[in-house]
Amino acid sequence: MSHIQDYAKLLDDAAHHAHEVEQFDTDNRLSLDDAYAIQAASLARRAARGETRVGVKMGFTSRAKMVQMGLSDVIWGRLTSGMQVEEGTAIDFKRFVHPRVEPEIAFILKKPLEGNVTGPQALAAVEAIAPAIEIIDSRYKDFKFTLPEVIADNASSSGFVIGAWHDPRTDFSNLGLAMTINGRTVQVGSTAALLGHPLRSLVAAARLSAAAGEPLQAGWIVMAGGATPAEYIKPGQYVSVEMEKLGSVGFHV
Ligand code: OOG
Ligand code: MG
Repeated sequence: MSHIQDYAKLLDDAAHHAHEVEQFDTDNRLSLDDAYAIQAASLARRAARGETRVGVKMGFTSRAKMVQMGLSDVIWGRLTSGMQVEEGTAIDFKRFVHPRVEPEIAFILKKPLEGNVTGPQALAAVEAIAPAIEIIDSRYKDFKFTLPEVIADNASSSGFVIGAWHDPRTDFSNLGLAMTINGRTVQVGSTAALLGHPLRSLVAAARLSAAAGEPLQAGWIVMAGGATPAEYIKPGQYVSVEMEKLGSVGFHV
C-alpha cells in the first residue's frame, strides 16, 4: 500500500532531519498492523543508509508512562546502531526535535529468544543487565500522538545510553532508581514499575518480535521501558540515572 510508504518517508525524513510533523491519523483510520508496517518501512530507509539492527525497545510498560502519554497498550520499536549513544559522551541537540529522557533497564541477550516464553526461559537468554537512559523524541508536533501514530513513529525511538553491564543473576525485580539533571533529582522510581518485574517486559518483547517475524537475536539489546514519566532536556545539561546495585549511567546534552 503506497500510503504506508508515504507515511514512512514522512516520519523517516522528520527523524533524519530533526523536524516535526503534523499528526495524520487523529480520526483513527490506521490499524495497528498498518502502523507497524509504516514503522518497518521507515526502518528499512534507515537500513538503506547503513544503520544496522541492534535490538528492541518496549514502550508503555509502566503506569507512569501510560498516564503521562494517555495511552495504555504496550508497544515496541526497533533499535538501530545509529541510535546508540556512548555513556559519558555528548549528544548534539540539533539532531533532535524535542527530546525527553527516561530511566530504563537494558538487557543484552546471549541466545535467541522467541515466542511465548516463561520468565525463567527469558532470564536464561540474558547475558547481562545494565542501567540505561532512553532518549525519546516524538516526531509529532507537541509530542502528541494516537496509538497508531506513535507506533508508526518507531515508538519515539531516538537514542539510548547504556551503563556498565552486570550479572543477570542480580535480583533486579525492585531496584530503586533516581534520574538527575545537572545534579537535581527529577524523577525517582523502581524497576518494579515495569509490569511488576522488568523480566515481563522482555517476555513481551520475545512474543511481539516473534509475531512480527523478527525474533530476538543473540547480541540484541532490549530496552524494558521508562520506569517514570519522561523529562525534557536542554543543551548544557548532564543527565544521569543511578540505580540500586547497578550503578549509574549518564550523558551530556
Ligand atoms: C512513546 C515511547 C514510550 C516508554 O519507555 O514507555 C517509551 C513516548 O512516550 O513517546 O519509550
Ligand atoms: Mg522508553
